[in-house]
Amino acid sequence: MTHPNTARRTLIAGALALPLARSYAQKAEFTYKYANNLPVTHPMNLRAKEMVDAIRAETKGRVDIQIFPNNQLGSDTDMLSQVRSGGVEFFTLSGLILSTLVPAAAITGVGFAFPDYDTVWKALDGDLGAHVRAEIGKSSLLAMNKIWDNGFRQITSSTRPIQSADDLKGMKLRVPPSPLWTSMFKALDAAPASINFSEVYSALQTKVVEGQENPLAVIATAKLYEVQKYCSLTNHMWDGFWFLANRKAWEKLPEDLRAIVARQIDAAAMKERTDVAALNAGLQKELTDKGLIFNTPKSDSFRDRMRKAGFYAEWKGKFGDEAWAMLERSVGKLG
Ligand code: X2X
Repeated sequence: MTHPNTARRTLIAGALALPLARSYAQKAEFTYKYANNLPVTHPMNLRAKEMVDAIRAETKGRVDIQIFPNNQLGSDTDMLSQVRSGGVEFFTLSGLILSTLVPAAAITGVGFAFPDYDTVWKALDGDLGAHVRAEIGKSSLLAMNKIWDNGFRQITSSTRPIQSADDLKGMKLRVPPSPLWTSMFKALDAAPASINFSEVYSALQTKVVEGQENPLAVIATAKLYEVQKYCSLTNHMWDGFWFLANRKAWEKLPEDLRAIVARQIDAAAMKERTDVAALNAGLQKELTDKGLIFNTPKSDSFRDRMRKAGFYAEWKGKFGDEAWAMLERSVGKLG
């Protein structure tokens, strides 16, 4: 089943995108597609809309990027295939999901690693981000300089609030398709199910799963509060979206156009980071008004359980000592 609003949202997005695209279609030398999984009202899509307008203007219509939001072109798994093959030229994806192709990219999602945004941006705009981008660069994709924000993730459910790790025991919880996500919630004794974001609303609505975890900006814009009752502010992981390009399509752009596009994409990322942080900070009240019941658990019981289950040791082994040391230089000793 699809979310009843999806078709309507898709229509609205298409109708908004068409007139602009048409007015430049005659003279655009490069008509590229940018696909993503988020609703049109999320800051990622609001800033992307501004960004493609700015790119059209600055390239005098030579580069026309059309946005396909909200899983219009399929799930993350589908869109990842499309950007690899060149079916779409641009795609934003969580590093953790990208890790099915580039294993090193999951390192930014280690549970309870980042304490706050300052630490996130220092690491991601520094060594750790450069390390992940270099690994992505060894594939058929490349990543822009600035990662876009998804945010710190919180757990929602229709059945019970999560006060401590004990409450996760046996909980049927949707996680995005990614080995690290599954491993982390198995270590916490939950029953994680890998489901693409395109299916999350209906999976919650039909109670295929009890809960899911996402930043408040996603819970709000995707209206997950309509099908969830509790929201536990666990901040258990930070997540971001790499702005990916198909390498062949990127290299087809002459250097002067590439410079404009790269600069505009990174500039939009910086604005989107500010928007998402502000939104996440203010949404608790709005979501409470919509009926979500909030609680704020301490992180100790979760960290203890993960440590005892060998989560940190296992992933240190997978990422390797060097990458792990780089992460610990940013966030402090883990595990
Ligand atoms: O799939 C999710 O939960 C989302 C929207 O947060 C991501 O893209 C990772």
